[in-house]
Amino acid sequence: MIDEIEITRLIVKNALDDFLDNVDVDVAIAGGGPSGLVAARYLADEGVRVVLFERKLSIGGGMWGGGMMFPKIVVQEDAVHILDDFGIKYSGKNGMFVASSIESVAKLTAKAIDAGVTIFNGISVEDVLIRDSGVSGFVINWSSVEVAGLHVDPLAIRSRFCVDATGHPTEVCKIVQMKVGGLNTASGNIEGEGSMWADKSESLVVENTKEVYPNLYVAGMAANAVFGAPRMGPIFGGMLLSGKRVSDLILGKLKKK
Ligand code: 48F
Repeated sequence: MIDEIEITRLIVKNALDDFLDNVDVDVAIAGGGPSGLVAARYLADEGVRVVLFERKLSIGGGMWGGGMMFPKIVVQEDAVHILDDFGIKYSGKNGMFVASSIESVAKLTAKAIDAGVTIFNGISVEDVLIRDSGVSGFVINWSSVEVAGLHVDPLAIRSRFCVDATGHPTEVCKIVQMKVGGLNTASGNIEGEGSMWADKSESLVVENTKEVYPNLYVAGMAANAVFGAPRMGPIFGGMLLSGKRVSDLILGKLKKK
């Protein structure tokens, strides 16, 4: 006998248990695009407690669409070891490789979950928790509340480090700029992304992956948008390497503490 009430109990209890297990973590990531997923997996591999919040129902951000909805991504030689690490197939020559955007999202997501990352979809980061020491968590709400424009107060989760991996809109940094100020950029504000220049952008995105305010890091396209570098289009090596770099930087900090 299938009892609908038992289904309700199982869903609500298990979802709430997961939620309560993740209100006080080591690292909280805003955005489940390629950079956020890669960062989450490599941190979790080292036993770090990681939670990732994604606004949409689907994880993967701008990766699904490949280039102009042709479902392929290009990855340069430097980042191919990350495709290998996630078991993503590719083909190519002369240092430029092509993979399926769909396989890429599926495997990035699966490996992050297998490593122990908890992913909450349909939840948006709408503010940060701020202390004298810096950013100390995220303020979150259902994306459906945001979309409906309902006046519903959010809840907060605490984390030792936060990552803005929200892509082009740099949503977490925008909030910090507006409400707190003093980002670690040339002007102290978000510099804004430039027009497409893939070669320059791909190396800058790794360089720009860093702490932008105490305990808040930027990764992926958000890093280039915050520090004023160009966009790159559907070449994804930089996104993968940026995710790896932010995990290395945070692991270094966690080991020092
Ligand atoms: O945009 P996105 O894929 O970020 P990324 O990891 O990768 C960028 C590439 O996809 C592409 C590119 C590479 O050539 O330029 O654009 O830097 O993923 C960002 C994710 O963050 C979610 C959003 O729905 C998307 O899935 N997101 C954005 N704002 C919020 C958020 C928020 N406030 N809270 C939670 N999730």
